[in-house]
Amino acid sequence: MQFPAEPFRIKVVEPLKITSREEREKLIKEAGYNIFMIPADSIYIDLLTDSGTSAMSDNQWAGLMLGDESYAGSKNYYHFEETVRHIFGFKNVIPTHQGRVAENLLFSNILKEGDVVPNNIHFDTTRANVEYHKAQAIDCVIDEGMDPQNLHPFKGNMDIDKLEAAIQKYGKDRVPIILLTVTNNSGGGQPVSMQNIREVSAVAKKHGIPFFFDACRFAENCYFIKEREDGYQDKTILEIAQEMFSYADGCTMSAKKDGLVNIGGFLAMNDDQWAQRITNMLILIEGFKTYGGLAGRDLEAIARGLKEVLDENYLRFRINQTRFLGEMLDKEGVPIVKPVGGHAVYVDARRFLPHIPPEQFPGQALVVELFVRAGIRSVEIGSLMMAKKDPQTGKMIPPKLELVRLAIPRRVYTNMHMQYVAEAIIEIYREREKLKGFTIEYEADFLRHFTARLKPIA
Ligand code: P71
Repeated sequence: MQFPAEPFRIKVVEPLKITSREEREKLIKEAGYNIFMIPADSIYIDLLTDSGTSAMSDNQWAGLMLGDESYAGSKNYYHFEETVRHIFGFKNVIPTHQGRVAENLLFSNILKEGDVVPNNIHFDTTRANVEYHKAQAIDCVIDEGMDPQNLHPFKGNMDIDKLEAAIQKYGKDRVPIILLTVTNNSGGGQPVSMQNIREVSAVAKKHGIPFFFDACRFAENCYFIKEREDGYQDKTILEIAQEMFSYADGCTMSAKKDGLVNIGGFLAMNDDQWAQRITNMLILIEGFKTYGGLAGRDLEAIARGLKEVLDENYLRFRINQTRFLGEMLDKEGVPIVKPVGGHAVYVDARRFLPHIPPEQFPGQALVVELFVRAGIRSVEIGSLMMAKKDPQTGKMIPPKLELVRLAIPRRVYTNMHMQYVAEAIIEIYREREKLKGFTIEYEADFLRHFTARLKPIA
């Protein structure tokens, strides 16, 4: 079988608008060739992010009706707390309205100026939250994790020597926490092995440094461990998750990914003192400790989503749907990051469009063409999003990779949608010499990709 069939059937449908090429040309021109500026209801297939875009199950929707909206002590909070404790094993469970608030609360309470935080690769919001506290975010992923062609099965692994070197260099008193992102989003949604998790945990223990997961896509990581690591084939996803978290002291979580909900997150940790300080701050900025910026019904949906995401039939479909999209592209020679990660396929725009230099944004050229030709929204992760400026000359320093991410929302699109996406990209690949680059007409001082206006080069 080419595709694993969907392990769900469709009960409610959301019609998609089909626009004409002329309409899309007009829309993208008006949007300044910036895909963030396109109204979502003009998009046929939206692969901008897998975050907050999941379809909830009938069981989760039913749970919403059982929302207890009491200010304090909602019954949904207790269900949520019990579920998180069961899977993650941490004693204190603090709800937040999304992942970055969990990061902000944690770092506000533990980081001081000059501190250093190692991670495999920090996700953008994590890095921004570390740097906001005047600390330094250090990426210690293995070298294989930075090479789009390397087929290492656990490209999200932390390089233990790099981690040790960072602790040696700055001294353990300046390293208040070690993080590990599962799966490693910024490295292509690549998993971390249980062996590596044990090694990171041992280093953390040896130096007396707390060790936390950035757990957004923990279930997808567990599925890769079951599939690829010796000794885990006969374990359930729940058992693998419980073992994984047993090596750590806590986690931050955006439930918008593997929580299978549209909004929500949490912080969980064993340390009572940290939890108390963070809870006090939560009450200041998010709300009382039994809702943390969410409604009771949202907590119920997360509790139910966290159980559903452990279902192996669901995960097999999820991981293989992403993989098969990648394989359809790979078979036709389209350059992608390999092996395919858990939540997204990343097209290597530098090799796709070698005639467009980084200064003319090859990734954005592909993003625009994919929308104009097929109504598909993807996102550039290259010179537009990630470039730095030389402080002396003001010239752009392009990042190492020019990528286009096709992130797949959970339980939303069918395999036929994936085939449509693959065919559109393959068609563009066959006519790739025709694509032209872009120049910037307007850019903000930071995070320019969200609001930039571009102009095609004639
Ligand atoms: C993704 C996102 C969502 C996103 C966030 C910011 C800009 C563009 C897109 C969010 C993550 C993540 C990891 C590993 C923490 C967060 C923040 N990812 N860690 O990939 O991937 O969670 O959005 O709930 O605040 O599109 P949050």
